[in-house]
Amino acid sequence: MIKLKIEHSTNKTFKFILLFFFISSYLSCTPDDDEDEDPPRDYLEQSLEDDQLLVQYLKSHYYNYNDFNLDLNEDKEIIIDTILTDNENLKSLFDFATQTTVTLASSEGEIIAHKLYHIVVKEGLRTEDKPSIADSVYLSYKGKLLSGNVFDKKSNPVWFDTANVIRGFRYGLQYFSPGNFIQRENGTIDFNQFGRGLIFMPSGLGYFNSAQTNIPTYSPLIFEVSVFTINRADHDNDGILSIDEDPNNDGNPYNDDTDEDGIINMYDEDDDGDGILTKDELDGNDPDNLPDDSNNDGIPDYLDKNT
Ligand SMILES: [Ca+2]
Ligand SMILES: [Ca+2]
Ligand SMILES: [Ca+2]
Ligand SMILES: [Ca+2]
Repeated sequence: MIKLKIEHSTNKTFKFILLFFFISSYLSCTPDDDEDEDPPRDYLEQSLEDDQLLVQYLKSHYYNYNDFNLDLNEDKEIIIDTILTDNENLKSLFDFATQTTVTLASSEGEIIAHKLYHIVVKEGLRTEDKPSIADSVYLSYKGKLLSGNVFDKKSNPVWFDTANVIRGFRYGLQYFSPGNFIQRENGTIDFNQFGRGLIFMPSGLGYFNSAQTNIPTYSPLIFEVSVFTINRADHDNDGILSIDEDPNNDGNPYNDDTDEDGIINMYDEDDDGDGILTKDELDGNDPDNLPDDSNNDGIPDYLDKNT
């Protein structure tokens, strides 16, 4: 049903946001939700197969890195091309790429370490303000398959909530720094010295077995991104940034549900389920910008059922 709505939507922006949102939750879909006739492939096997394809691609392609040596080339297009035998002294994408690991649990509970690659083509100015995996990012992008086919493109920047995008995008964007911006008198905003680069992801961090318009099933994806600016997100408006709603301190706010009511803390207005809203017990007793801990047990009141 959701798919039909997406395909028949005429508003492209809306369509893409919906696609991202739909896909971001596919890993937890039950088999009944699966619209494909074939059962999904094995996550681990597919992850290894995709990584081989990605490494092969990265080693056999290069980008126009010499065009980005100077600061002047703000708007220069990033061009990826094949390394041919007569230009094999070129550095490959692989030479520039940084590999990171994103660990995900499949719907069967199997833990898969997916390899994600990124290249910072231009470092943005605000290196302290890189987006977290739970922030809003103002960006432009182009999405491509390994064949080079472009499946989507936004030349004008749009806002994305990294909580609602495919994993490869969510985890890949955190390496790109936003730039400076100047608001002109007429209200337009000029951005400069913003971060630009490339993200390469296996299908397990993309759409996996769910075919999309212009994206076949099990497609590794390439995204070319420009990160203009970001907003730190507090999804439940409780006074704690979403990325900090991480009491188990593993850097991932998507696996913390203190009161075990099925709503993770970053979306839960009452994290400890004691009937008092987090915002009302966070720092109300002695406002000092530190969470209150009235029984001094090391657990702040908003996470402590007993206070
Ligand atoms: Ca919050
Ligand atoms: Ca966590
Ligand atoms: Ca909860
Ligand atoms: Ca509470």
